[in-house]
Amino acid sequence: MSEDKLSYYITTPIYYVNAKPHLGTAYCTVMADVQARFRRACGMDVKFLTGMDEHGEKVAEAAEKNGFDSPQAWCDSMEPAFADLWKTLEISNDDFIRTTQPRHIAGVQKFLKVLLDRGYIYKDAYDGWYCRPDETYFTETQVRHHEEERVAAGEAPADPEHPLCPDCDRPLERIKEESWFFKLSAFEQTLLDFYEAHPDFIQPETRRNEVLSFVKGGLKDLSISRSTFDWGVPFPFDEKHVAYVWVDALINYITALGYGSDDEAEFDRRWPAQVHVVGKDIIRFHCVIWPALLMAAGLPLPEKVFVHGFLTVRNEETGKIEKMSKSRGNVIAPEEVVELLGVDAYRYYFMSDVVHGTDAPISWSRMRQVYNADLANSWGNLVSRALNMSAKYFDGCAPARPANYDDESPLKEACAGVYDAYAAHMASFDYQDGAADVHAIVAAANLDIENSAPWALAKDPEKADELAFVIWNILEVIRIAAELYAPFMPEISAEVRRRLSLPAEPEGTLEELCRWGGLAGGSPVEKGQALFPRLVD
Ligand code: ME8
Repeated sequence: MSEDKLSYYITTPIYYVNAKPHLGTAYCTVMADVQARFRRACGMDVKFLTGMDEHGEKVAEAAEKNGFDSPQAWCDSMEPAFADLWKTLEISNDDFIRTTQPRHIAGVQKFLKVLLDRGYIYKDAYDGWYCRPDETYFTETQVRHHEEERVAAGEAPADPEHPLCPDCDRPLERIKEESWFFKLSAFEQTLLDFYEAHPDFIQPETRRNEVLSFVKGGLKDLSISRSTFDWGVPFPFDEKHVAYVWVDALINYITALGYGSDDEAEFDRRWPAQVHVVGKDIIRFHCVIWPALLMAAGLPLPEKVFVHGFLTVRNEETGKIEKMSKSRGNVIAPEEVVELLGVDAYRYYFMSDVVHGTDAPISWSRMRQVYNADLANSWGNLVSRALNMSAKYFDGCAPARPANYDDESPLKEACAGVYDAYAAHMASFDYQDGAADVHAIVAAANLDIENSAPWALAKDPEKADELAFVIWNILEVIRIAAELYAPFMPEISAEVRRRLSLPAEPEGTLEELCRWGGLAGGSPVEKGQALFPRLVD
């Protein structure tokens, strides 16, 4: 931690413990990891948070169903599934919050007290619709509207006792109980004013429009407590009630910074967060309810919510494209993809080939195609050819930086401006174009090998300087590309640095490292094994 560095606080959703993480959960976590690594490389003081959402009726039920003595024991048994996968996938989170930790419970209780003191919560009777799988409440109007739409689309009317959930189409239940309510309705105009004043708050733009029309449709007060089960954070002023799981979960973003503890220094320094990365399924919670809760508590709002789409798969029986989800039972285990591609190529595929704002179909054939084209044939091939030639022509070493290294050359030109373009793309989560920026310099270096034919220069002793200039230029591109690819493929970049005898930890900011001329050369290079052995069908 350094006081003079700019703080960058980035979060993922905290995932439900009831099922192991799958490609979808990993997709979001890797996306946040790439951003965290990019920001660290830019010299920022990053805090990257992920964690587990452990409360709620469903968790208590799952514990019992799975024969655990307590919901806590069930949650503890699930923790390694997350921790191990994040380790495998090279997730560089700085903290891992669990909503059953005392630090979190203390913070939620403080938050609820603040809401009470500021007059934004009240007790009343709740009578309405509840989606148990989604743990979401719906108003009569929302439910009626959804039913009308379904029937108009030719679907059979639902059982009136159990109309279908507007989000997931599973049967709803009627719930009648005493509950604490949050005055969400009081924030309708304040939220609209906020979105207006902060046009970048919700990204991408399509998601922002979705939120605007939802809020303009009117906000109802929200039930925020349950009294029919006890697996949750007790209300400090009404112990019969536990916090509604979403209100409990959202507060993790501040409890992880010490909100509600004896020392709130980190909270004061890092809040508001720079970005919450979430999937489109939880957009209302993050873009409507969470901002309103923060406003009610008198706290500043996060700078941005970046909303990504779903990874989808085709249902073999119906032929329909569906969201990959635990409850639909159509998930692919990340380990299967890692087995095919390796970790870094796994990360590269999902981050560079999927447009992050929209839904994306997953296909094994596309994974192979991207791997072979971008990694085996392009990046891997460049590294292997260049290191091989360097070792062969320069006695196992890289040529020393030539005196005329700064002369105009096709590769120097290809690298001019690459950092600026890449940084702008990466900062806006446009990883596809960020990766394409790097791919372009790699392709230029591969082309340059063909054009300058070092093997021919090597035959002519009078062309020794020219050969050194050509090989140094190519190695310089490799050095820069390794730094730019590092947020996507940290292990491979570390390996490339090692093979070039560069320091294991890059010295300087990414911008500095991308300046032409950084490679001193003269040190041993190691050809090594193929970084990305070609995949055959
Ligand atoms: O909603 N494609 O947890 P969750 C892409 N505990 N991303 C997907 C996905 C898919 N098919 N399926 C899931 C919860 N995700 C709450 C969050 S936060 C205060 C509380 C990702 O385990 C996506 O990011 O259901 C989605 O928003 C998240 O997993 C939901 O995870």
